Amino acid sequence: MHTVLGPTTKRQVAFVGPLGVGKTTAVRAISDVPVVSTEVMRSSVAVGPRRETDKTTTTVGIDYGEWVAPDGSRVGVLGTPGQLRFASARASVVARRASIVLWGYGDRSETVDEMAEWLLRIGDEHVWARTIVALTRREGRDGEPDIAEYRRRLGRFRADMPLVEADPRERDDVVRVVMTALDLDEPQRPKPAEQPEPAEHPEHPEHSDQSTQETA
Ligand SMILES: Nc1nc2c(ncn2[C@@H]2O[C@H](COP(=O)(O)OP(=O)(O)OP(=O)(O)O)[C@@H](O)[C@H]2O)c(=O)[nH]1
Ligand SMILES: [Mg+2]
Repeated sequence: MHTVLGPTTKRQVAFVGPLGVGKTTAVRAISDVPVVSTEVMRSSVAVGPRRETDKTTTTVGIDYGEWVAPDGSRVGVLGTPGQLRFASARASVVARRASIVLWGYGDRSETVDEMAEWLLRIGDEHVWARTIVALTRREGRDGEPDIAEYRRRLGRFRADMPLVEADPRERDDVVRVVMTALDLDEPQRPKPAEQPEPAEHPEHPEHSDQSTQETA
């Protein structure tokens, strides 16, 4: 029998992105516990044209799963609705300190614009600092869009925003995505050496150790 002491999940990763891209699929692929889902039949909520998938359900609240990381810690994995009208469910997740995975359709060039729209929708640079972009459906694409095109566009939001290719149906892929997203959560993440320091921040406080002290 397992006894759980203290908070069960200290860290959380939230999946956001367009309708049908694979957020619920990814939560189910990685979760080590039965996923609590908020899916309904699509016919019971008008969702407009289907996008390249014949799935019949859509998320209207939050999907909740848990993943046990290699160090034994439990990570909460949250799937949000892709439909824009359920913005409040998404906002409640983004407002937490969760790391965010923005999933996108990797097989069409509109996604480059769509990812930019989603980044604006979910917040500002504080949110983008804990966001990575994951592209699905790279296996069947027709040669474009080039990954470099995404990189160029995302670079306007944050120079080193991680961009990965992943199939939400594959647990190993989702684990890699979640670990990449959790890496962003480190309070003292070192800056890549090649990133020039922006000129408008000429000085750092002497005590550059900015470790969080909230548990003092
Ligand atoms: N071939 C292929 N299918 C994929 C890939 N990623 C996702 N899918 C399929 O796309 C569908 C995604 O469905 P969901 O996981 O319910 O999508 P969602 O993002 O939760 O959608 P909403 O809750 O409606 O916003 C599933 O049928 C997946 O099997 C991929 O990389 N390749
Ligand atoms: Mg869903």
